[in-house]
Amino acid sequence: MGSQTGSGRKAGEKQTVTLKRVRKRQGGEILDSPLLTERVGSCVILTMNRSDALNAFTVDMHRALLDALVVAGANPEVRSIILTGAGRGFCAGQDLAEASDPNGPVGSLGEHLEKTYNRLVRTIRRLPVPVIAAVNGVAAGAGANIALACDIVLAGRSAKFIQSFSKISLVPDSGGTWTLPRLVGLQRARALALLGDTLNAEQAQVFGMVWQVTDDDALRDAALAIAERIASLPPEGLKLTKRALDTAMETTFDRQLDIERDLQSLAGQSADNKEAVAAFLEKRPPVFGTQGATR
Ligand code: LHQ
Repeated sequence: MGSQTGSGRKAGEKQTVTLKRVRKRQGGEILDSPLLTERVGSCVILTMNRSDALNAFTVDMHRALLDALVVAGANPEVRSIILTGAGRGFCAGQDLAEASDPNGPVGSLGEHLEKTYNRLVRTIRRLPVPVIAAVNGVAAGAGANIALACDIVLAGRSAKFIQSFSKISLVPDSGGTWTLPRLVGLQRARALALLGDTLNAEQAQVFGMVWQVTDDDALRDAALAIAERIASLPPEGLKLTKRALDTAMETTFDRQLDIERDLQSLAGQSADNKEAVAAFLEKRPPVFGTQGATR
């Protein structure tokens, strides 16, 4: 018997795709939602959907994305989330037209960051399931750093990563000043942040920002293949591994050994761990429970 996905489906089995294209009515005009939500098996695909502006973030898109992440993260049947962009870009960061509108919703940048980008990246890090960024085209400013906040980053060959903040006299945000040096090293992070140079997909992979580069038209399938692999693994261990790797970047070696001990103690109590070890010893495939990680 093959391994089971979180929804009880055999790995590799054809999955049904449902696309929920939410449309909202505003002043008599029907507008596309700034976010498309799609469910493929146990994976939720969230597509930022402002392709005319390279999916730059408005307050509306922030609200929609944050809500969708929270809902997906609370659903035990959801085992992974893919974040991607509609059209030729992943995300061009803050919508600069909205941010510079004196009557717009942005106001003070500090307050705006706290209410939107900081909540978003904190949510991504705290979700119990892996978030996969499928970077299709340009990821600039906050768009780049949101991708880098995800657990696994895939890039289509057209992907570009730009810390574009310095060009508009801003500071890298969305966790970029924390994440980037840890991924690429301080010296490269300094040059990227100060100069705002564009890294293509292959360069970003060499720099350690990207797990896998694919042809653009293979990106979605590559992300779904990873989602399917995640679905075939027991969820509790993945949730605890995500937590362990997050604390590893903030703590000392000694403290991290304590954290590993405590998390391993939790992991070792799970039915999935007992089943996986028994299956290994009995030389048979494991059969995991259908429930997701505890939330
Ligand atoms: C855009 C944008 C955009 C609006 C392309 N806004 N329309 C946080 C707190 C609050 C405030 C400030 O910021 C932050 C965090 C940040 O994210 S700061 C960084 C903000 N982002 C940028 O500075 C990037 C600005 N965009 C660009 O430099 C270029 O568009 C890139 C390099 C991303 C792509 O260049 P191209 O491929 O040549 O495309 P394009 O420039 O022609 O853009 C296509 C369209 O998208 C165009 O509209 P149009 O109507 O002329 O076709 C752009 O105006 C629009 N667009 N980025 N951030």
